[in-house]
This record gives sequence, C-alpha cells and structure tokens, in this order.
Amino acid sequence: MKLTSQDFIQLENKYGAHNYHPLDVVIDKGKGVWVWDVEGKKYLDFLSAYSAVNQGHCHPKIIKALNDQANKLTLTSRAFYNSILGEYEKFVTEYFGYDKVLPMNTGVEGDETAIKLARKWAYEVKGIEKYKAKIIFCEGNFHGRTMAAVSASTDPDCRDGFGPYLPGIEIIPFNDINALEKALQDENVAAFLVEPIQGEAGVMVPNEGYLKKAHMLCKSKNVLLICDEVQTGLARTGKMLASDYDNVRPDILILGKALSGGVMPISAVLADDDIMLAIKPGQHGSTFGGNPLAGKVAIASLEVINEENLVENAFKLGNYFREEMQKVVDELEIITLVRGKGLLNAIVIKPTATGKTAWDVCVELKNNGLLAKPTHGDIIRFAPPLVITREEIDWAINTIGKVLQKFETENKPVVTENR
Ligand code: IF1
Repeated sequence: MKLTSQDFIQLENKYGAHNYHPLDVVIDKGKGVWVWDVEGKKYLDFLSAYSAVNQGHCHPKIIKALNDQANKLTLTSRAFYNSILGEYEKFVTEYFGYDKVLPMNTGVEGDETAIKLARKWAYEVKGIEKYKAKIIFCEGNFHGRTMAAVSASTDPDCRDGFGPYLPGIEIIPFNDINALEKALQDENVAAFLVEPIQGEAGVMVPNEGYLKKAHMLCKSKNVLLICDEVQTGLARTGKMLASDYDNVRPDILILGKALSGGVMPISAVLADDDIMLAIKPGQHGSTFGGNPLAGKVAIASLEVINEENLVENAFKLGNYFREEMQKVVDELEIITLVRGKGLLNAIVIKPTATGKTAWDVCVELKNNGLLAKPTHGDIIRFAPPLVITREEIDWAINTIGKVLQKFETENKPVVTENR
C-alpha cells in the first residue's frame, strides 16, 4: 500500500534524529521551481534548500553531467590523480579569478578549510607567533555546525551545550566598521571571516561600502578577508558574488550549496598562491574532496548560471519582488519590512496578540502551495530558485499577500517599535 505523508513523517520521527523541526510536507519530486509532495500536491519552492538549488530542482544539464560521469568514475581519492579534477580546478579558478582552489564537500568544510588556511598563513607567511592567531567573526553569523563554526556562533541554538569551544575567536558586531578597526589593533589577527549578507540572521544587508571599508582596513593590517559566500554566492543576490556589490575580491572565497545545483555536497575554497600554498601535501584533505563526479557536476552547475543569465534574472526579479512586497508591507500592519538583495529576501512578522508567529504564516503558505521557512521566530526568508519567471513571482506575491492578509485578520499585531 502506498505510504502517505503522515507515514513518512512518522518514519522520520521514529528512526531519525530529531535535529530538525520540518514543516509537515513530504516532498517527493522536484523540477525547476516546483516540488510535489507524496500526494501529488504542487508547491512553489521559496527556500531552494537554503539556496542550494539556485539552478532549479533536477536541472537537466546538471543531472546529465552527474549521470554521464557516474557511469564512468565517481571517486579515486586524492591518493591518485584523476582525469576530471585538473579540468575542474582550471575551470573554477578561471571562473572566479583566483590562482588555486582547495576542493571540499560541505559548506562548513569550506569554512573549516579557510580557518585552517588563514592560521597556517598567519604563522608561516605573516609571522604571527605560533598558536596566537585570532580570527574575527560577526555577531549573528552562520558558518555551519562543526566545532569551529559553533565556537564562532552567537546563536544559542547553534552553540549552547557544545563546549568547550575553539580558542582564537573574536566576535564583533556585524556592519560596524569602528568595531572592526578596533579589533584589528591586535597584531595577532590572521583574518576576518564574514558573510557579505548574513543569511540565517534574517538576510541582514550591511551598509553600502561596508565590505569595501572592511577589506581596506584588513589590508592595512595584513589581515586576510575571508568571505563566506556559501549562501550568498552563485548569483543568489543578483551578482555572481555578494562581494561584487562592493567590488571586493576576498583574499579567501568560500563557496558551497549551489556549486552543485543541489545535486550533491560540493564546496570550494579559492585563494591565490601566496595564501593557498601555506598548506603543504598531507596537511589537509578529504576522502571525497575533489572527486570526479563533483568536478563534472560543478562545471555544469557553473555553466548553467551563465547560460541562463541567472545573475541578471536574480537582480531584476529580486528588485521586482521587493517592490511588490513593499506594497504588501504598506497595506498591512503585520509585517514591518522586506529586505534583501537579488532573490535572497526576508520579511519580519510582528508579534501577535494570539501568539501566532512566522511559523504559522509558513504553515498557511504551505497550505496555499508556497514553501518557505521561518528563521529566528519572526523572520521569513524568501529565496526561490533563480530560474523563476516573472509570472511565477507574481503568483508568489499574490499568494503571500493573500496569506498575510488573512493572517492579520485573524491575528492582530501587538504594537511594537519598528525593527
Ligand atoms: C542547517 C541557512 C542555516 C551557510 C553559510 C556555511 C554553511 C551554511 C552562510 C554551512 C549552511 C544551511 C545549513 C542548514 C540550514 C542552512 C542555514 F542559513 F542557509 F539558512 F542554518 F543558517 N555558510 N546553511 O548558510 O554549509 O555545511 O550546511 O553545507 O545547518 O540547519 P553546510
């Protein structure tokens, strides 16, 4: 007998760790911007697996690259060379304009690699006294779930209960140049690791020029700027990289998620030789890092971004989405603002007298055929695949507006100061 959504939910509850609290929808199929649940109900995906399927679900070109390579060679380990890695390394370093790439798998492995690389560079190139190197992070950051990442986190859910933490970490407020300038007085600082736009914090967009000033300050102190573009990179914000808004070229660039079009975990750390060669043979690696399957999938994923003009589409439709959402904000009490860049946007839901939250709005959105997820209780991130059309954006705006209107009717906002 065919299992229902409830059956699948029960299976996950019984046999799976409870490290997530998903919305009650069981996705069975995905194509482009659309996904279908096990009962065949269709949804517009407005999360894109946290910006991993920028190219749309199961993009034919990426799937073809996967299938063709999967039938030939998937993994050799780096104990040997293979006939794909060099081709991929050339492609991705030329694509982003760096001397070298260190290929890894998950986004957080990219961050871990960047942290290790910055420390190694600090001791062997900058000349910081061994094991005094510090790395500066921002409040509200999200870099993943490993011990270094949670040691830098200021989010209690990400951090609490996982100590003791990694030393050599300084935290400063995001989007605060004076705080960075002050922290850089310490000559043991190796690097400043930052998301150009903070995704999980609720799509926090810094002041124009913040990243540029940050990079100039870092340069003046021979400190590396590391940009975590795992979520903001690869056309998501309407530029190839969010760093492009300030014309900043990070000293170390971290990519992940959509580097594979959501097909498999692929991440990459890019840097020039004077930094990258601080890591010598045998000093860092990964079983799957740089595997032939990932090489072919990543090339196809990057080609799709250019072939389908996803940067321009994200830029134009992102502006359109915010303009139209602003009209909804102006009409309603329940949302205070819409913010974002490109197709990485978020709205903030006001507290309500009934206690209903952004979660309840997302449940209602799901019931109306649009999938989004709240973050930090009152923020809803809207991040559809970048292949979305204007007609589909119009449908989304109409659905979001209708749901918010109904939600407001049923849940009067409590009057609070604007955020
Ligand atoms: C979860 C959101 C959270 C990231 C940035 C590194 C990583 C991520 C800027 C690590 C991963 C994912 C992880 C997932 C939920 C999602 C996420 F911001 F995207 F929404 F959590 F904050 N840098 N973000 O956003 O990449 O190791 O996961 O491949 O852990 O719940 P990863």
